[in-house]
Amino acid sequence: MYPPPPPAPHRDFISVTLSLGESYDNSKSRRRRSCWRKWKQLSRLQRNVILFLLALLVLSAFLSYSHMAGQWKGASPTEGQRLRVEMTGQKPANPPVLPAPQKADISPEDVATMLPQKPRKHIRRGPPHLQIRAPNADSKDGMQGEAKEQVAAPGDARQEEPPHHTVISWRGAVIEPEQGTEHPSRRAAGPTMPSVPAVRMQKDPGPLNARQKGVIEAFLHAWKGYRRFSWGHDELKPLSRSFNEWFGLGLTLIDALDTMWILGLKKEFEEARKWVSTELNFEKDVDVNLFESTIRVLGGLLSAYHLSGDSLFLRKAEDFGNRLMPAFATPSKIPYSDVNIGTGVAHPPRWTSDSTVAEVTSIQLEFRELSRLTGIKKFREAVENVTRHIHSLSGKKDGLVPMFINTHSGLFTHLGVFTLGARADSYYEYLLKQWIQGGKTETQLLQDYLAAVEGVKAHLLRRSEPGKLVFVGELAHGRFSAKMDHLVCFLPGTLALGVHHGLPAEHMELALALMETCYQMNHQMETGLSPEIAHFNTFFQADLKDVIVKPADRHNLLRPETVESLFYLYRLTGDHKYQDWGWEILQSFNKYTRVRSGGYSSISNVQNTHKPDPRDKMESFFLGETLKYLYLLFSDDPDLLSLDRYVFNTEAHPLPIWGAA
Ligand code: DMJ
Repeated sequence: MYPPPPPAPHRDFISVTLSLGESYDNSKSRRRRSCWRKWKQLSRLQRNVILFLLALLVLSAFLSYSHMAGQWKGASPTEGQRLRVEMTGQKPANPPVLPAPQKADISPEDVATMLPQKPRKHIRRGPPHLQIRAPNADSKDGMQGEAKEQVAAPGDARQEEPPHHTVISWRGAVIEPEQGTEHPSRRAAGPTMPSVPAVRMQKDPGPLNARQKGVIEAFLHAWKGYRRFSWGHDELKPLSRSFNEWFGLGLTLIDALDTMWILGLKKEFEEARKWVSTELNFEKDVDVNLFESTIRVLGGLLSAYHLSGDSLFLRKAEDFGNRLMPAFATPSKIPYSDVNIGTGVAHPPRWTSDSTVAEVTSIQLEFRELSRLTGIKKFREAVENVTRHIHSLSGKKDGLVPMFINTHSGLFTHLGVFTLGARADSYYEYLLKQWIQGGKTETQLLQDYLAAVEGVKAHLLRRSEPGKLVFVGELAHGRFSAKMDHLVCFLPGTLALGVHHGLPAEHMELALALMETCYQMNHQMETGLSPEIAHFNTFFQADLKDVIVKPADRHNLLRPETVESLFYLYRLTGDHKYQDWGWEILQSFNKYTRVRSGGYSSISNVQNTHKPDPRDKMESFFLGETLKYLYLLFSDDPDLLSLDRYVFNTEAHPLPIWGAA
């Protein structure tokens, strides 16, 4: 007997044996049976390995096929490419081979550049058109993030940027559909503030009347002097035929941009626009006054942007706004008066750490609008901090504010002195105008304005003798002074504007009375031009006039306030006497301040017709404000910069009322 066979040795490997030695049997069933038998004879592990290898084979075959197919596709031209090659004989410079790489993150700026850009239009012949540039709509928190359109690098300034207009009508305000009004970059980042939604074509303003032509003639004469002797500089010195530099920013040119647009001076506007495009450079080591540069430069650029639709002006405004921001970096967040736009160093005046109340409260319209247009929150936040802070401060008297505020403590200083003139004036103006700008929703502004009007009525109003003119005096530590700056003559216009927007009708009575007074401040002077400061006679004396002028106050700086108010009063009452008064004043300017070789000059003595004593200086506001308001005063078209759709900043630069219909 043979011993039983030893147990099969344990195999630690797998053998897959495919027998090929069997004879060929062509029968299908036999083949199937045989394969199936073989398969069944395999262990489960062997079967799994085979299945795994087969799966691997199928997968790698599939992958190599798709790679090859991709290469074939990339290498062969598309239908369009093929057609173009056939038609032009040109091959694409760099035919795509691999799919373009995908960016992991897309920033808002990237999205902006990806959005379809508006085609750049050439400026049409004939007068261009006005439009309101509507802003972005609001996002959840009311503002966009700080994604912003790239501001042109200062070094790039030399090459002129082509105008980017979307224009509708020349002298009249035309509001454009929303979609044309945003910067692509802002649109890309999402909607922000409420827009100016209404779209209304300005009806044809018709032929100009003789008085409007008179203003255009005056403007062109002033411009002639500026262009000849001070082109690109801040102010013309018409007598010495030279210029005065204040900030070195072409102040007169920027202040006058929107006036040229409104007056229909296309050639002049285009030439000035070219200077802004190629020469205006904010990268310079220069101190600017925050208030003056905001109302003139920032306001001027924003207004030029709104009227022309040319994004060049908005880019410049954004650049400039950014450079002003260091002024707000104070312990109290009440801004310093001055800031160096090149170095970013801000500081108060040399002799004090106080700022002027009117200055820190009259930059809000401009920064709020800049914020709305760019979607950049910090502009609005900075100025609204100031408004809120001042609202909550003690030291006021029935809505009237002192003239100074300390940038460290944030408290009013020099308490007990109240005026509607220099250093406080536009605080009151901007309470009302911000309320209008924001669509009459910010009730705190309205309350402060209404309180202030009551304060004026309670403490500052008196009547003169013998003419019983109502005037606004000043209060110093309880003592009334019958002194009224010409600057206060903004008030009749502001009061009337408030009534137009629904405020108490009695404000209009005060407006009418004060308008008469301001006119008399001009009319009673020998030259027909107001002194810088008037004193009113309050005691009856037969030989005295109502208006008394002290020798130090006899100058006239070509200021706008009287004609500014005349514009509002005519626009809102329709009484032609206001136009006549304005015409009288324009003739006086022509008679006593006009310089033969070009330009107008401030004068030292409004009471001497033989020797008005020109001071050799044409302030930028003469073109920015005085002549603009005169032109608007002589227009009979209420839609020419409608007061329902625009609010003028304190330098007469119209800005849109948000959400105005
Ligand atoms: C302008 O700069 C502004 O109107 C400002 O509010 C006051 N001073 C001049 C005009 O007088």
